[in-house]
Amino acid sequence: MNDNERTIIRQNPAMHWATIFVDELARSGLRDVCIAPGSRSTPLALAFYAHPAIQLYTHLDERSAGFFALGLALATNRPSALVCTSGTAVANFFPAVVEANMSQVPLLVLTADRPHELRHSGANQTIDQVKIFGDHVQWSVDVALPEKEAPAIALLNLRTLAARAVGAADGLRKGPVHLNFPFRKPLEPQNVKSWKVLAAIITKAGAPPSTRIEHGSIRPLDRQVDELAALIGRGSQGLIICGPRCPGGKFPEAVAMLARLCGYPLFADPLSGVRFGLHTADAPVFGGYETYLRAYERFPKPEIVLRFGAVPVSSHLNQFLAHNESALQVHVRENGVWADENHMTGLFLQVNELELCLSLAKRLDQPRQSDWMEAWITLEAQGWQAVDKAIEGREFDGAYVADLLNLLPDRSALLAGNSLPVRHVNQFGRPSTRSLKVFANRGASGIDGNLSTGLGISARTPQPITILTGDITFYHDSNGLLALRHLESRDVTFVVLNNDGGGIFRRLPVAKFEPPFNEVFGAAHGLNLADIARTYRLDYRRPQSREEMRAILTTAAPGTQKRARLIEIRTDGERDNQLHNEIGVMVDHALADFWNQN
Ligand SMILES: Cc1ncc(C[n+]2csc(CCOP(=O)(O)OP(=O)(O)O)c2C)c(N)n1
Repeated sequence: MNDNERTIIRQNPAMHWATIFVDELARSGLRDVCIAPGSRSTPLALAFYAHPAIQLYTHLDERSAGFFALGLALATNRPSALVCTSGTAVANFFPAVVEANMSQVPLLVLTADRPHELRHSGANQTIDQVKIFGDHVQWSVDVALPEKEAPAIALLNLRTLAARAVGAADGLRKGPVHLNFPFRKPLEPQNVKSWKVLAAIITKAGAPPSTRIEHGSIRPLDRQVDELAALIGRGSQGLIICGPRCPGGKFPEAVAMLARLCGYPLFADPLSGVRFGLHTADAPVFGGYETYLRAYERFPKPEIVLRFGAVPVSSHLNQFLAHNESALQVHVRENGVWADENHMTGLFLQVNELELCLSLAKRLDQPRQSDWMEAWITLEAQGWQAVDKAIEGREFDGAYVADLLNLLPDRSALLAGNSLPVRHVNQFGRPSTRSLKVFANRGASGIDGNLSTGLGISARTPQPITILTGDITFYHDSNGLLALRHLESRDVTFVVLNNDGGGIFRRLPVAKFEPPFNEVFGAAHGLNLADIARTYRLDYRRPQSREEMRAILTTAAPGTQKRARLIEIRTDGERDNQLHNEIGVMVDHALADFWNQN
């Protein structure tokens, strides 16, 4: 480094700080950052902008930005970063941080702050940001203030801090990490030339990380595999349950094979990554249980339940699990996060899910046939037949979702909004060999940020994406639609089930309290979604029937759309709910023969 360079570093301490930190983030593998404009975050914004390895997405609304970043991380399974200025901007990241923590999604939250002398002083746009996210982040650091004559160790600390932040977000238990950066003015570089010099001396595109942080996987012990193999080998009646956010990679294939070898039905949540894909072709992967487990008291009890992933979306499956005191419930989860609201887990194994499946499969070399399995195969087949019959010719929200799911192209993605959409996807999403990636924010089940999460996924997924939500959920994050400007080459379809308010509340006992049900829970808003579509230049469609929606979905081939489209389906929430209940009863009747014979 020459004298001129040394002078530039001294004259630009904040910029120097931010550039080193961002360079090390990039060396540690960070590729995506979402930035919301603000003054105090200038050093970070400029450092990210100048880094050739980083893709930058500008957002105006921090709440939507947070969820967009969450979507990026969901799609890549790698951390993405968020940057904002000081003040309430930081607090607007909160919902996405909570969801990332609950769903174990890696996220780096980088907030700019005032220097210490301005904190608790009444200074403008200054709030207490230190550990603002409390226990909702895995790690939180109030970073040191940039110095003109920083000792070498302070600069080394910046680099290890970046590496450790990525490592902590992307560890065995993934999640959000918060780094709060105090910056003193001047925030911007002295001039463009000195900015360029700084970037050139610090940024080494493609350079290896100064500190590599890696982790291995937790191999199951022989004793643990022996114990499970002995239980299964005894001819026990068992179930395998894959909840949301199971591991990807080879896991779906391995767990499907394990189900076949054990002779256990595999109940695959739509968010598990196991319900859809080629591995379902020759394995007992089931998805109809939300319908037939309505009558869960009648079902034969399993002796062993092998669980993976988070708590399933299906309320009937959860009730079924809660009423199985005699079964040994084994939960396998390498990240160690508890996910059993019934507190029925008898054995929690913190080991790698794939390795456990493969080790178990080695001990069980022949697929097992049993009456137990045969009965479930019949039930699953008859359950779907009964559903088909029950929804035939009926116009209601669930039937539209069933059609949508049947028509999703192979290799496409779906973001299921919270409230009824994700429940419909659970009930009507029939296992299929199509490779469908289904996402939802089920960590905290907020109806906020759902559009932005889908758009963030789309930014890092070449496949077409469908974002299916209720009307309130759509309205709630309509600010997020602006992010479509980052996604010009992407194929995005919004499908909104518009029952003019919160349809899900009709399923609750409080629905009988009218008034005030409609005013306080249903909350009809009367918004015209066509106006929102116009604001964001969406291609707007409003089919009047299922047939018309199917025609819309089949005429535009995936990848041929120029603009994102919005398909609004107007439904009557009260009628939808009534039909939902009737279908349950119809399916029960249709399965009566099964119960009489078994
Ligand atoms: C951020 C947030 N606020 C409130 C809720 C409570 N909530 C759950 S469902 C729902 C209504 C959603 O309405 P809509 O998106 O139209 O879907 P529908 O219920 O009709 O399926 C509300 C307000 C929530 N989950 N998250």
